[in-house]
Amino acid sequence: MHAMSASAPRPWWYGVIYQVYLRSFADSNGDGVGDLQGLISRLDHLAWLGVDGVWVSPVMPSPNTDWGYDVADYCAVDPVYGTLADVDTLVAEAASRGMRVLFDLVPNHSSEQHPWFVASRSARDDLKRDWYVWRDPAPGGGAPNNWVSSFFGSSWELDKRTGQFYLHSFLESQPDLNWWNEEVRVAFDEVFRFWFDRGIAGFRIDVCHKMVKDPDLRDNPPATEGDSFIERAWGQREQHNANHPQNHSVIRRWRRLAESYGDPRTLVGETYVLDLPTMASYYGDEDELNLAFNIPFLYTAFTAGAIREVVEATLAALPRGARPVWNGGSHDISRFPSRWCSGDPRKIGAAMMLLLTLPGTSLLYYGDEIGMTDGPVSPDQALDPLGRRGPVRSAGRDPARTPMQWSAGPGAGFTSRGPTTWLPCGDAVACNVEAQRSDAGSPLNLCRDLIGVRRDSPDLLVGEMRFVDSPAASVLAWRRGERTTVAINLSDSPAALQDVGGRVRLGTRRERDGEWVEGRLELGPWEGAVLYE
Ligand code: TEU
Repeated sequence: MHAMSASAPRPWWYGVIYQVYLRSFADSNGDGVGDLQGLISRLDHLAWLGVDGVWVSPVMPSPNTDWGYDVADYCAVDPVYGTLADVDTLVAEAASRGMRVLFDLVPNHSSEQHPWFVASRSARDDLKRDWYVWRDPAPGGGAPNNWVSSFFGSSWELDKRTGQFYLHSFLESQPDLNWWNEEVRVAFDEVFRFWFDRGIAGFRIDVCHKMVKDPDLRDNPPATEGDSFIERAWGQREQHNANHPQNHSVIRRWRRLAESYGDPRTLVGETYVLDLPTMASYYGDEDELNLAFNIPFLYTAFTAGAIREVVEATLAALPRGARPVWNGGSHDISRFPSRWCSGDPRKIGAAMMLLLTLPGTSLLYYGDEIGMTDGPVSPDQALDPLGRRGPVRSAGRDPARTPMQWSAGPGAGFTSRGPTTWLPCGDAVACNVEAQRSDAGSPLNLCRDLIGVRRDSPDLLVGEMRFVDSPAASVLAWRRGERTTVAINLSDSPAALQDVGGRVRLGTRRERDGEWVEGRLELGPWEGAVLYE
């Protein structure tokens, strides 16, 4: 991690980005589904929290076989969420509160209902045939190669009418676009411009490491011991269907486009790779992504040793000047207050402190600020295709997608409709924004104060990071910049950090704020502190 001078102007995306899963954030019209007007009505909460940017999950028209990640029109808004005019209002209202809006773009695949695919599958000689990946059956009539879908089974679906298979890295209702085709690249340039011209500050780009496939469609080799746990689950290494060098050319092209705007737009990539050097390669030579998701961090165990290892490996892998990304959750994985913390408020505070004081951009998922845990979705209620189609029926990713808990009332303050929401609400009596606002010791106030401290501290924003060895193995401690130390005790027993001094700027136990420490910092179980010398 390289220091940036404290006074240098910093891009807005060095701050905190907050992911809004739109269907579940705020419902303005009582249909049980979140929408743009709902989000607009809650911008004051996000401004109060102190976030710099809001990433909104896909708003484009979608038949929702994968909840918006199957896009039927890249330049429109699904009526269930609102209108283009609502987007303009969102951008303006966010800007008036000092916040940017990022949208979610899904270029690897469209919906089978997108007019491009409808044309493409209509005939072998259709002008759009080559916009998707079509191949003849293998000798014997089977799939053209052995690639498996991330959502179970073969990546190939036979189109009986035209007698060829098309590729789908996810559901068969999500055909992969052919990124070798220049017309596809041009079409996406136009999509970017359409939204950039409306004031969208950038994109979170879905599976941006997968778009360009091996042109010869070679079989993937079997997974072996050294491969990631996902590849071992799939039974094959993603050698020919991911991370093709041409992905970098596509991203470089987008970066040039993003920077052609006076107010350069930001590219955040969902680099869903478990190998950190591969992830790091997507920053390019400051000419690809501005920010790349750190999936290995997301999967780390919540122990001092494991966290130190992944953070050090991340910093070592990144090219000079690249800004790391830290997040504890998303709409694809169990929420960190459940996954890392089993709902324990002490652990939730410790995790929040970690996420907001590591060197880089922090990404919060809606509900993180109140320590919201996974919602009560049973396997038979699941709407996520991953839950419905797996070998064993499960709730899939839905527990991480339940409505935001704004208040204790019916419908959790998410909707005026009462308890009928598209997914069931969690325990909003035990955990909600309204109650936590007036509780000085709440996760919400800790989260807001951490964001505030971070914003006002050049050390925390851009200072170099160096781990401090601690005799207590459970204490994870590090220096940031000139005068800041962060120490977190990740264990059920008290522990101490030696040779440290300064004032507690912020403690996860708020009664310690302002305490003077000399030589030895005692920490209770799962307690953390930010110290200024
Ligand atoms: O996720 C990509 C991705 O790799 C995940 O689907 C991953 O394989 C899965 O979560 C493992 O459990 C993106 C989106 O974030 C996700 O919501 C979509 O379903 C997917 O792309 C397809 O568009």
